[in-house]
Amino acid sequence: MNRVKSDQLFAEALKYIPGGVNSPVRAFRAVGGNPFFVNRASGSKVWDVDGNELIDYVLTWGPAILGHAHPKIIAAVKAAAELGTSFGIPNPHEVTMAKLICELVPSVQKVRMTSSGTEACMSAIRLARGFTKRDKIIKFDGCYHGHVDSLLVRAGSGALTFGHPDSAGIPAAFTSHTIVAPYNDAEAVKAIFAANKNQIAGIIVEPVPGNAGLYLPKPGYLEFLREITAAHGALLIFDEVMTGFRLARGGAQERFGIRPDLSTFGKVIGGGLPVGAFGGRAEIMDCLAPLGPVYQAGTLSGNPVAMAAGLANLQELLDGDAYKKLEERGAQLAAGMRDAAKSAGLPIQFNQCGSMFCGYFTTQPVHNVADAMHSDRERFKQFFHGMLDAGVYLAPSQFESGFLSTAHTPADIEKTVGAAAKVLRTL
Ligand code: KE4
Repeated sequence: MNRVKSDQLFAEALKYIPGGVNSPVRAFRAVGGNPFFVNRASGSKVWDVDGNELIDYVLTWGPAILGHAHPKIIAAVKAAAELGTSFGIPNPHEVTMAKLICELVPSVQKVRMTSSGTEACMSAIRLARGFTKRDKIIKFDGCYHGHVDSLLVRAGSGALTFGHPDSAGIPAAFTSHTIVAPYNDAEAVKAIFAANKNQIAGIIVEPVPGNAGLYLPKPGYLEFLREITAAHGALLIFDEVMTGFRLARGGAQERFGIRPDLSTFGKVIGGGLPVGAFGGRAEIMDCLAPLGPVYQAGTLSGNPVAMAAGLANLQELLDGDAYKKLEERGAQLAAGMRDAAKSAGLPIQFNQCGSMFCGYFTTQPVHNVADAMHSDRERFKQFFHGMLDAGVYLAPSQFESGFLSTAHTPADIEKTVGAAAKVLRTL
């Protein structure tokens, strides 16, 4: 596939932007080769600067749940922008958005907007600590909650691992209150609470982890997290930046019937513009400035143009049969990819939950990041590039989730599965 212009742009980008990208995962370091550059997207497709058309299963990492450049989002952004791009003064869209989130997510009685998922998670952690007056936070290996210092921590082997920073530039003290446990392991969490009585401010968890590929909570696991946090006066924080308004109208918490104390959101609620949010029980949220002692702020939080884009995204999702379509497309893709793997005689664990999915090149089921690490990443790299050359853009890392939109047609999926069957036979 001709990517001359992309390569030229990448060479130029490398002079001025670290790694040539504004977010590391875009750099193709996990799959090799140069990233391509895109200047147009519509529906389920993106076009790179060399004119190659690709079926897009990354969808800007989740926001484009209606597909790219949805007419209603474009119209909403244009209309809002013509009235001013930012006020730094309360605007009506913020009230509409807050009200809609509270209506869709019963566990959220009050919500605060931010400009990214990282900000939302960072703020939720600070709020949990301020509300409980406790310092320690439990997170799970393989779960990603943005690049906030205290959460950039990977579990060592086993539970009860006190966090050691996973990035340079983070003093050990910043992660000393972060305890990392394996996901889907109830005993590990029980042991942490037993060893840290009355010290745990909360658990932050991706209810369906999508940052080590995709794996699902084992039956009863989320219920267990809900019970043990309530029993110990700790808060349960669902990081729904990826799953929110995607896995159901009310997110993973609706799909799995769990009521967390706090939730974080992003991606879908911005419709492609920079938006994050965190919300939950009013008694907790009212600890936030200007009402309470927990400070949190943002120049562009609740920005009118971003709110208009997010509201258009949500409204369109709610108006039609979007969630039925997303479930159908996810099931169609999973069935097709499993058949393709079978016909190629390759061991693939294809995990799927609604419109999120990930195929791992391993013989064993994948229930957490330790299982995911058994995947044959060399084979994934070859598969990724084979699919790219066939006109299908999958997430450029084994440890990322794929996404479907309502704009993906059955024909898109048939083409994808057909390409996979061919590429898998070459591996
Ligand atoms: P942002 O700060 O990137 O808006 O959100 C951070 C975040 C928080 N929580 C979850 C569950 C997330 O998935 C994310 C961000 N997701 C990644 C994709 N794995 C964003 C892509 C990127 O980092 O470029």
